[in-house]
Amino acid sequence: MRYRFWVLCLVLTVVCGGRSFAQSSPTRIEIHAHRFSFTPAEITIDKGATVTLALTSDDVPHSLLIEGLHINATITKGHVTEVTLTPMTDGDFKGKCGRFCGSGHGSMLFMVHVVEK
Ligand SMILES: [Cu+2]
Repeated sequence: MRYRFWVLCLVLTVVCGGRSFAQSSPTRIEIHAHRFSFTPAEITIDKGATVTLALTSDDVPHSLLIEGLHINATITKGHVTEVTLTPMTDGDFKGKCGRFCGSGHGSMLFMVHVVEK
């Protein structure tokens, strides 16, 4: 009888442990860079949440530079650059393309809103 109790505890630990692991996998947000904008150009994430940005270019090389979140990622066509972050400070964080990509390069802006849950 006592043996069955411990087997049940072990099974529950494995099942519940696996479930909590699945729930903690980061949210993935796909972001496309192209002359001369990001799509989407604005995202909102919860403070303390772990998020993976999946970055790709539709044309020439770009980058995503967000100094306030310590992000500086090169973005190229045919390749997905993943950046995982867990912002612990709420606020608005301005980003931009950090790699000259043509006449509209200066208008390639990005915004991350980090909000309290
Ligand atoms: Cu650019």
